[in-house]
Amino acid sequence: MGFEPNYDESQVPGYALPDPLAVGGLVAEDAKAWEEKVRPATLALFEREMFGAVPVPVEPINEDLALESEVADACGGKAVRREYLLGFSHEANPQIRLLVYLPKGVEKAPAFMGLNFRGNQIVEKDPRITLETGFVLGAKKEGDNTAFAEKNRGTGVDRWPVDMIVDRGYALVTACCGDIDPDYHDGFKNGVHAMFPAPKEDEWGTISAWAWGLSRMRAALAEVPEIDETRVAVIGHSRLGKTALWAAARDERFAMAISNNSGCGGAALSRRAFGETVGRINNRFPHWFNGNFKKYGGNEADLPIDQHQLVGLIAPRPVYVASATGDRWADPKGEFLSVLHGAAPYRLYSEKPFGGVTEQPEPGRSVGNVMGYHLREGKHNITREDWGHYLDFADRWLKK
Ligand code: GTR
Repeated sequence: MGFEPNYDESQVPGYALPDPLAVGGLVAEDAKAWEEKVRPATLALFEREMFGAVPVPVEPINEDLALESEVADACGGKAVRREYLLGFSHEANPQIRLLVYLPKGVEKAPAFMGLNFRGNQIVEKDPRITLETGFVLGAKKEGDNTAFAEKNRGTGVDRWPVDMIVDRGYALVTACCGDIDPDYHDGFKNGVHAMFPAPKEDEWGTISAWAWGLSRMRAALAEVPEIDETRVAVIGHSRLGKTALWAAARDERFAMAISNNSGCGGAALSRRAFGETVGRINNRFPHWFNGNFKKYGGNEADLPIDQHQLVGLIAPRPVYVASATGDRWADPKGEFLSVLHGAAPYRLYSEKPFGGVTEQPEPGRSVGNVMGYHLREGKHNITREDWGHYLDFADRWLKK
C-alpha cells in the first residue's frame, strides 16, 4: 500500500460523509431521539471500529487520591500548586501524578484538564515539581529516563501558560500521559492496561486508555474542594487532542472539549485523506486505536463514521477546534470541516451553534458560538495565542 501523504487539494478524493443524525437505521429528529438512540449508536460505532471499548475488569477498580505536596507561591505567587497521586485498587497499581494549579481567591474554580507528553516538570522551571520517572515522549522505551526528563524541566512553559490561566480564574490540572499508558506498543501490558484483561479486536488502544484516565482524573477532582468538577474543560494537543475529543465524547461529565491541532483520528475528516491518513497512522502508531481500525487504511470510504461525528458526540456541550497554517500533516481544512459538519446534533439544541460560519476563517480570527474554531499562523504546536482564544471561549461558556 502506498501511503505517500497528499497535500494537493485537487487530489482529495470525492467523498460522502455519513449523516450524523441517521445512524444504523435510527434517525434523530429531536434532542430526545439523539440522546436516547442516535448518540449511543454513534458512540458504539466509534468504540467498536476505532478507539476501542474499555474491557470489563475482573474485579471492580476503585481509585484513591492522595495529596503529596503543596506550595503557596507557585507561578510567581499567583497560584497554589499541589501534587496528588491517583492510585487504583489493583496489584498492578499504575499511578497517575496530578499537577494542580489553583487560582488564589477563587472559591470553586472551573478547570482546564489536559495531559502532557514529557512529565509535569515541564510546566515550570521549579525543582520542587516531582520529576517524571516513567516513560516520556522522546526518551528510551525502557530504563532510566530521569536525565532526559530533568533536561526538559521548564521546557513547557509556553505550552502551559499557567500565569494566563490562573489570572483568568481557572485551575489547571495536568499529568503525564505515560503515567496512564506509555506511548509505545507493548502488547497492552503496561500502564492502566495492566489492570484489565488483554484487549480484543474491538477493545481499547492507548488513546482510549488515556481518555479513561482523564475520566478518572476528572472524577477524582470531587475531592479537591477548590475546583468545581462539573466545570472541567478537557484539552489536548496533537495525539492528546485526539484524546480530548474522545474523552469528552464518551464522558458527558466533561463540560467542554478543546482539540488543538489534533489531525488524523482527531478533528480531521478521515475521508479527505489529506496529510496523515488512516493507513499511515495505523502503521506508525499501531497501539493508538483498536484492531478493527486497521481495516480502514487506504479504505476510508468504508468507515461507518467520520470525525465530524466525533465532534457531534460532544453536543450540546461547548467544543473548540484549532488548526495551524503550517500543520498540513493535520489537515487544517479537514479539521474545520469536522466542526462545520459536526454541527447537526448541536442544531437540535440551538439555532446557530457555529454562529452561522460556513467558510474557514483567515488566520488569527476566532469564530463560532458554542462550537468554536481558529486557524493560527504557524506550525504544529500549542501557544499562548491558542490559549488566549480558549480562555475567551471558556469565559463565555464555563463562567457562572
Ligand atoms: C505525529 C502523528 C500525529 C500527531 C503527532 C503528535 O507523529 O503523526 O497524528 O499525533 O505525532 O502527537 O505530536
